[in-house]
Amino acid sequence: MKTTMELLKARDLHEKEFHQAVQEVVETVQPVMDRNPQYRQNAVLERIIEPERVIMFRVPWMDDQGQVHVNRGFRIEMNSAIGPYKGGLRFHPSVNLSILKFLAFEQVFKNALTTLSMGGGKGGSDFDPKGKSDNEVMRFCQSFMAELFRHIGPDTDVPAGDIGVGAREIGYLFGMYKKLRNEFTGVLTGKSLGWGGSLIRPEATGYGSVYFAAEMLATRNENLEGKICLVSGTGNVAQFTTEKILELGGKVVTLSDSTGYIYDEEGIDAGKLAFVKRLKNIQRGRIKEYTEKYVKSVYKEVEPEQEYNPLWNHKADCAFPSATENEINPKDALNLINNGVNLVCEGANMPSTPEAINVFVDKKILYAPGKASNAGGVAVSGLEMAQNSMRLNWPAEEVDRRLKMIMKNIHQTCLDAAADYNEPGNYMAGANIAGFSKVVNAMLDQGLV
Ligand code: NDP
Ligand code: 2IT
Repeated sequence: MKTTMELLKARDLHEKEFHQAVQEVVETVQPVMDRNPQYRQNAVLERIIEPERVIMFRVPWMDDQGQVHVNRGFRIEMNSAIGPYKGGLRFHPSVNLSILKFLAFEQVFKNALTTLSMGGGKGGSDFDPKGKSDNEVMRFCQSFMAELFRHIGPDTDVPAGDIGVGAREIGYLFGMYKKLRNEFTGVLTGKSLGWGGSLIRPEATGYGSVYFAAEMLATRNENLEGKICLVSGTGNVAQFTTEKILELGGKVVTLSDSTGYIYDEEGIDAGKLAFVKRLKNIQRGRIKEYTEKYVKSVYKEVEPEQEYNPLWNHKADCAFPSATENEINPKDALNLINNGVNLVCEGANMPSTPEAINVFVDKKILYAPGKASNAGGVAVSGLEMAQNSMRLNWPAEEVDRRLKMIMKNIHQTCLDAAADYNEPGNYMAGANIAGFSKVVNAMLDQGLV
């Protein structure tokens, strides 16, 4: 009989990122399958790797010169066993079915770990917001929503941001949804504060990731005070990861974007971070400009096909990959360890390749998989939905307190599940096992649907 992976690869031949995400889960949940014979009888693995629904659509839009362009839009409604589909939208030229299916698949387990009632989904487009005017972005978002609106809703499917989709895009998407449906509901999260957003949602993924790292360090009686940290990315997750590391006494020496990275041996302090936020969020500039202002720092370009990424080859204690998938290969993993890093906390989704993860697990460093450590973003999205339903807003302290509690809880859940299956300290195994168990049990309760 063909294995689950053989069947998947035969059916979705070219979806290599999706294969990668599924393979990790299929391997780590084998002991769970063995302990629960009813799971095989009910084909839970085969069911959980098949999206409940895949929506693909044309997105035509007009640029400022009157030229028409066509992009492709997607929404993967992966699993609704424990709540409405929930997950971000990514606008990036690399977006395709494989990438969105991997992200939707990871989202199912991540959302389960938050303990909130959210199923898993993901969507987006191969549209590139870089270099586009606000009006072009608005017209694109409106065209995208002119199709997506019929598939989503506050109790059905609730999108949010991801790479290339921030407050500006969520605003344009929401405006079009509201016009088409003639209703004001919490159909998107990551909304601006003045019209339904939650305090701490912009900060949540980065803050949550650092809270998770602090929990991991505490198991070894350590904390972030004085720790040198490598952070990749300069977007939403990287910015607020840096902010929280600074608050907890750590020192961040790197940041990157898709063309290269900066290394600042003196550390990126609060003033420098404020510059980066302005540069990326308002001027939409490149991180290279950092070195023009802070002349003691250095900038290096990074080619996608380079043997290793020099960002991960600096003396440090902790690493927070917060840009994109597969940004740490096994050579990078070894470089990290040889440079003294003993904690890797993933802010991005699937930033480490399977071979890199093997290095971390073999060397027994503190390694947090994104589906656990970056769950703070979607968790506060869940809190935004709760606040929208109640038609009131919690103060920042209340949301932050809940976020901290959720991250602490996810950390413990991972450790408990890993220990239960004889993998003590293996957060990757723990996250997969705990997320999987919760979702498949709900699926079984609800019958064959
Ligand atoms: P942003 O769009 O705000 O920032 C993305 C950052 O990553 C930018 O610095 C971007 O550089 C860089 N980047 C994007 N693509 C690539 C690439 N192919 N190679 C190298 N660098 C790249 O996105 P977010 O910060 O929101 O997302 C970052 C990661 O975190 C993603 O993996 C996302 O899925 C994950 N995530 C996000 C959550 C959220 O709430 N936003 C929640 C959980 C996970 P440039 O400026 O050049 O494009
Ligand atoms: O990957 C993720 O968890 C996100 N991009 C956030 C999803 C959400 O619904 O807030």
